[in-house]
Amino acid sequence: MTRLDELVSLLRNAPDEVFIQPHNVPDPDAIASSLGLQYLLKERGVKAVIVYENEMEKSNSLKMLELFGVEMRLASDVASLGEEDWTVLVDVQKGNANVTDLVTDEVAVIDHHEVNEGDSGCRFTDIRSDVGACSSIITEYFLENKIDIPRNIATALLYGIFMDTSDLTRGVAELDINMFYQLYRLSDISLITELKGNQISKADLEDYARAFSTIEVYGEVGFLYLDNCNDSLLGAASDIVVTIAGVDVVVAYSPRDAGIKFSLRSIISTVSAEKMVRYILEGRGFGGGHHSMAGGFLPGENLEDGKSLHTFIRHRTISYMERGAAVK
Ligand SMILES: [Mn+2]
Repeated sequence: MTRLDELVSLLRNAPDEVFIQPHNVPDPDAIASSLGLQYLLKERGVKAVIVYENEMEKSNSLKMLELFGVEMRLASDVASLGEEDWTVLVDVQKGNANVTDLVTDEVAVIDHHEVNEGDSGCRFTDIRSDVGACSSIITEYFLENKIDIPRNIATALLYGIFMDTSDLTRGVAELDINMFYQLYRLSDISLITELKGNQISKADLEDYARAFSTIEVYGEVGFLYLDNCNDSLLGAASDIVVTIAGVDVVVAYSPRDAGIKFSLRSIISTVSAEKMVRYILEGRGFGGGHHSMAGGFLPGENLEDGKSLHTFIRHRTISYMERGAAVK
């Protein structure tokens, strides 16, 4: 019995509708994984609707919907969403900061992020934290079950792997390489080129330009503050800052209505972005991710009045770096 068999036999008992929910503000890996899973379930006779929360922000995500014919609906637009419905979470786990807990029952999860502590209560779990892209896991479902991958889905999954592994240079596992190889033969590379040409909008570029003028570098750490930007831009900006010569670790942060959003990167083995974000936010907020990339959130009510946020973040970061050096 394959993992897909198990998932399908579970979902066949759904009392009402079945939904697939990726993390909020879905990125290419989340979109491709949702699309692939929806097709796999359909092949096995289970109809599933993809729902998500928060508007898509980046132009390449929007372009994917158009190029690959992805039908995703904002949860708020799905009137039939109810307690009797079952949801499969994709590219995210229950309880993460970046996923809205809908009224549906989350019965299954397929993800590649660090395992969330605490019982998710899911009846089907496939979480592989060492894998670089959720798209690789979904591709394996196709191969394991000898289901042909349609060209548009293969191309979307390939793009998901490209994006989440930063062109196979970040957090890559053997599965990512093997699935990449399988998908490459089936994909339409001209569409990947088209997506690469739609990665940012002009408005994004203006935000970047303003943000990049604030970069501060202390030793090997780059700090970036974006006063007005969307979530995906924060991560994309961190990816650019870490390419600066001499910068190996990036701490980027940006205010939101409810607090401060963080995006961290590390390209050195001695510093884990995930451990670092947990250290910075210890006792005040929450964070998680991988060795090379992590995110976090500091709720506004936990900010100390009168104390500079910028000083706090620099202080905690440098203290972590020094502590790490002492441990080494
Ligand atoms: Mn992902």
